[in-house]
Amino acid sequence: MGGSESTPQTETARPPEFDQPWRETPWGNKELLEKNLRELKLSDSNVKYIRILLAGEVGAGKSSFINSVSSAFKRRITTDALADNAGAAGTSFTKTYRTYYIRNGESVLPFVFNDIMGLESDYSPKESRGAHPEDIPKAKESRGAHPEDIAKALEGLLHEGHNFNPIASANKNDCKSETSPEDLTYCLVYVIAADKISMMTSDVIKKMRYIRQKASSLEIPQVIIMTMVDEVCPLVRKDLRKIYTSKKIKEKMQECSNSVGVPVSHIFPVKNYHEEIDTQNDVDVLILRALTQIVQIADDLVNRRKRKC
Ligand SMILES: Nc1nc2c(ncn2[C@@H]2O[C@H](COP(=O)(O)OP(=O)(O)OP(=O)(O)O)[C@@H](O)[C@H]2O)c(=O)[nH]1
Ligand SMILES: [Mg+2]
Repeated sequence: MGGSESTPQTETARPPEFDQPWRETPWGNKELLEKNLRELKLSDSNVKYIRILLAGEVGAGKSSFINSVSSAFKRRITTDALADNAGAAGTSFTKTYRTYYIRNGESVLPFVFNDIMGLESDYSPKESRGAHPEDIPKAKESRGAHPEDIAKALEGLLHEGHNFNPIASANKNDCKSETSPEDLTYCLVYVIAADKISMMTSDVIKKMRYIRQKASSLEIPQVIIMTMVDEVCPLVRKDLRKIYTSKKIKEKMQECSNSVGVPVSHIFPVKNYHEEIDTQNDVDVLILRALTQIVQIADDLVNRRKRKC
């Protein structure tokens, strides 16, 4: 045996980068991205703002994404949506249904975010990690946001400040009897941590697929924000501009797409602010670019609903 065929492929043989980025990113155009979002006009003037609902596993970076958007607009780090090193505790830090507005001077921008309790496996990680689903002992208790509550949030039925109860979904008396166009969700965003996607339990994937079916039946568009890109790719940790040349990032995006069923064209990798004390151009550009896509996709639904009326 000899020659190069028997040699394990090295980093040199398989470079971790594509020659060219496979998606264009306006790194030098942050001001324009921001201006377009600040001046955004929705397709239906009767809709004051579009509601963007964030769902995903505990500790995936949902609250941090809202904070990162807010920081990009305020040009300083803000922590309105409290974030926590939730992974360590294993249970969701966010426990109530809350709306976050982004201020534009005296007014607010025409999009709002809802932060909800994280999805969790009904089995302890120890019980489910690496095990075949049929070998996992029967659930002892429900954990994380109840998928039915997320379905209700999609329809705009949850009251502000609703406390999530993993065991029981909000009953009829706890829900709104009438909804306004602003209560409805116009885009469902799954927040998925790039470094955890391979470890997502079948139980959480099942919950996500249930929510996805509900959103599809309501014609609500869905996208994925893939966080923690700095945790999976050293190239990207060093230089965020390598995000679309990194093979690792593309591989993780494909993995997200396969697990949840959202096409890669609707997946946006970002790095959230998590340890910085000042905002940075490249972090802002990725966040604002992802937000632009979300808002455009959501506005298409505003337009479709308007034409139906
Ligand atoms: N390195 C890195 N850390 C991140 C990123 N996004 C979030 N974090 C950190 O991950 C931890 C969890 O983030 P949160 O925003 O609280 O996550 P969450 O999805 O809101 O979690 P729950 O509310 O508990 O469901 C925090 O310590 C964040 O600082 C990221 O893009 N990169
Ligand atoms: Mg949170």
